[in-house]
Amino acid sequence: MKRMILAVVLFLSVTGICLAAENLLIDDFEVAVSGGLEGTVDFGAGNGSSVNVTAATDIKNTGKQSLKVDYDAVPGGYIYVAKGKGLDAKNTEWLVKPEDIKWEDYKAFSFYMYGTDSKARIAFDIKDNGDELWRFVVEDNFNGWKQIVCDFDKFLVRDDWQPNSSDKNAKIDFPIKIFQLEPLPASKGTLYFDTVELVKK
Ligand SMILES: [Ca+2]
Ligand SMILES: [Ca+2]
Repeated sequence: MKRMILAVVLFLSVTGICLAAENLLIDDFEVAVSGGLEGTVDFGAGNGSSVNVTAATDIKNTGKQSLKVDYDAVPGGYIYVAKGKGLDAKNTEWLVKPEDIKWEDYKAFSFYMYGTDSKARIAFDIKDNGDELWRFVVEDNFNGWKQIVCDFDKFLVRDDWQPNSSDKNAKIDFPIKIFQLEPLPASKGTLYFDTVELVKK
């Protein structure tokens, strides 16, 4: 009898784990944040905009910390806060390698953003396997943590800028290698990000 109960408990916990693992966590921002070529986050700004990225332990969604982004986005300026493979900074890889992900099983990116109802617009960009940049824009029109879901088919190809290496074929080529957060001008403030996942179909 004991053995049977044990088997049932084991079965239920395994099922529970499987259900909980529907989404794939690709970044939880749990490592110490550093910039530069040896950095764990690839971030910077130009043309008058500025950004500082640190880890926050007081405001977080999952784990022990989140990514805190203090920024000033001015007209004509740009900001980037990127994680993934093939960036200038060396230690920015996700928790899972892009090439090891079964992309056909997923339909969206999702992340948590801590808003302050600032009305700022934030771009969540992805770079595909052909170095093409795609954009999903979210507005900070809420307070506290909110899950933002970006369906793959809701991304628009960036028409303002593409890297020289971009295949510019207007098609999302998998594996996607990079995600990049970018507060858009004109806005200024502090945002927190956490729990970046792929959403199962
Ligand atoms: Ca976290
Ligand atoms: Ca492409």
